[in-house]
Amino acid sequence: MRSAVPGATRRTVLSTTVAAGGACALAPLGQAAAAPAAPGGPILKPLPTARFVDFGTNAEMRWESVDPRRYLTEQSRLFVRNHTRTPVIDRDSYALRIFGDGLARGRSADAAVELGWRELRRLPTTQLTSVHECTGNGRSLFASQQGTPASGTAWTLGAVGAVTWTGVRLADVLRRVGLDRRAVSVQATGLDDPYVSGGVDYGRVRRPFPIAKALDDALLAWGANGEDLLPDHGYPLRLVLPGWVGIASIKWLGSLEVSRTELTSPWNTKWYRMTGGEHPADSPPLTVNPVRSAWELPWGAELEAGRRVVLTGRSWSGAGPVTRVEVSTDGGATWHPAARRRRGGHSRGRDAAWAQWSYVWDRPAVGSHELLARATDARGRRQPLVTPYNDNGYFFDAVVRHPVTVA
Ligand SMILES: Nc1nc2c(c(=O)[nH]1)N[C@H]1C(S)=C(S)[C@@H](COP(=O)(O)O)O[C@H]1N2
Ligand SMILES: [Mo]
Repeated sequence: MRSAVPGATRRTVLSTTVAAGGACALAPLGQAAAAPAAPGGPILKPLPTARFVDFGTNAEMRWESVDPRRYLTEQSRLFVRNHTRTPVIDRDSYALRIFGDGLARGRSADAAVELGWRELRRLPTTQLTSVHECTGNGRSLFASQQGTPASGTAWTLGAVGAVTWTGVRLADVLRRVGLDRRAVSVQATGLDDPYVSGGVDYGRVRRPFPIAKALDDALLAWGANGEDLLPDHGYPLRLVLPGWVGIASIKWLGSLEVSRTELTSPWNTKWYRMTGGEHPADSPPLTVNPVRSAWELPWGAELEAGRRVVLTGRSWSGAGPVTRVEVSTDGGATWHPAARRRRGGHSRGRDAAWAQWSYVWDRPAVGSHELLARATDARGRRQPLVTPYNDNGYFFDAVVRHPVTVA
């Protein structure tokens, strides 16, 4: 069962009559309960087996179910990653709480600014398309391709999607609330159940991020691909940190703490940083996602011999557009450019999400083969042949050897 959010006793509203950039008057609205959430299920949306691999609290999109003609990933097809389960939150009693000593008029958690659904909707709306991806995407390949199993959900490559988010820029919200120049850190906390693992209660899912990201392209999103968010994807409001590890995009956003000192949580100290393998003990929290590629094919797909086989796939990077995709059908001995399809990443600036590509495999020989796709991004990062091991199986970005049979 869920309980009310502690400390949420006072409700204030942002005046939207104040010009953007200026601090505004905060008018108390009296008492209101914050965001009571009914118990939900691990995942509430349907997970047809043709589209998803069901891991219980997590669900992976099957790449072979991806429609090559569609650029965006519909919410009904998007992977889900829950630490506990999807809460059902009532939008009308929902409020986002903002507090901390990094606000111009420092506020304790008990005196948080509260922004209800209607106040949020009155703020300037913006849209942004980004690749949304779990840090552990590709994790099972540490075992299957490199022989070094890593712990965590055994995703193949389907913990990813491209979404056009609708919402309000976090920068706009923070400027209206009023930011102290000394603010350095923002911590987002979800309204889902506290996360308990190995008998330890780690509290609500939360992760801090630098003020620079907050003021750059962070979004408070209520919409995905023109629809309201589904409960599984954060209804009524989630944070989106474009290009960053999925954990940074806190769902069911309950509060934002803005601080003049670095904030921490287990989600940036214990998890979602590199541990084990050759990684130093003080590896920083993970931020920007790496470069990856996937074929829109079943694992072990059967292809017809003696024909021109048109194969499709996608490549993406957390750091910006993909500039180059190469394909190998001989285990990496020779590489051939893939053809870019429709809207790629080149000209779409920061809105560029993934690149769609195709490759014509002319009359492949009968037998077993591996298909390799290797992408390079605008920062010159190219997928390696091997990903250095880490205990939690994050950032598997090596070129994947996708098995197919030609018969
Ligand atoms: N409140 C909350 N936010 C969360 C999570 C969560 O369990 N609770 N999971 C995170 C992780 S690890 C990922 S990969 C993304 C998944 O978002 P999605 O389920 O909408 O695809 O949400 C992130 N935000
Ligand atoms: Mo994730």
